[in-house]
Amino acid sequence: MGQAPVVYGQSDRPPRGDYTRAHADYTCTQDYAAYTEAEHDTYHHLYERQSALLAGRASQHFIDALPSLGAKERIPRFEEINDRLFKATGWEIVGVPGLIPEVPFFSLLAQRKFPVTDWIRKPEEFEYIVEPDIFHDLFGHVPLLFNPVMADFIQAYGQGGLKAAELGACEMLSRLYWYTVEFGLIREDGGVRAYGAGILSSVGELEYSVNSPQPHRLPLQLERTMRTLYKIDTYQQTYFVIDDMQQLLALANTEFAPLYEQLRQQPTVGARELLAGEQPL
Ligand code: HBI
Ligand code: FE
Repeated sequence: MGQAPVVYGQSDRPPRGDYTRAHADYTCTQDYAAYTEAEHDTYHHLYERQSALLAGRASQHFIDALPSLGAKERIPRFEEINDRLFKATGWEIVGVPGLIPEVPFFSLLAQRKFPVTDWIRKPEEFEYIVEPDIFHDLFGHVPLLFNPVMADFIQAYGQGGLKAAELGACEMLSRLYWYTVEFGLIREDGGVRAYGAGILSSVGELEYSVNSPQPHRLPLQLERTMRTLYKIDTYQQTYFVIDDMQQLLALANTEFAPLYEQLRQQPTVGARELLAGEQPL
């Protein structure tokens, strides 16, 4: 059983997780007994605070799916969620020590396995944490894995990612993931609502992303999104808005190889830049 090397992600600090626990595919077993009462409490408080903010800001798809996570009072057991998730969409969640390299990440998604970080933030990180923790991964991502359209999109992204890795195009494809799965907005009820996990698990960005006059909100267009740089340590400056979930699946069916070639000829777009003629919503 090979050991997984440590991953630094896009940060210059060593990551929190213990990578010596991980198998060669970076997965590790959730050590449920190791969670302290204080950690269960952190989960409960994060869940309560975040769920109070959802109405009018989160997509109804997310709100409808959230109860599938189970009891909010304690950190859930992965096996218990998997009993329901596998029946709903054929997905399962697997534990990981934190961020993992792109190829093993894509490979898990392509197998309908979603990596969930198994540790929770410290109380002093209640407001903001740099790395994804179990709250971001479970609360932000897992509810929409119960949605059949999102479930298929994320698998297609994993399959596309494996091809992108061969073509040296991970960066372009990762921008699509960032601006959809992590920071996506969707039109609903005559306004915009959040479906991206980075927004849904953030106390400040949920309100900011849907209601602040500061960021640009543009209709999602594939080429534009894949050219757009992003910030990992501030609220987003630009959000891309989809009309409905089906639009994501249509994107996933794109022939990406020629698109990457075409995009390499074009300049990237700054995180807050607008191109000529663009009209934010
Ligand atoms: N690893 N655990 C984990 N979670 C992620 O969201 C993640 C990752 N590794 C790479 C990654 N995301 C992104 O770079 C992908 O878009 C490729
Ligand atoms: Fe995430």
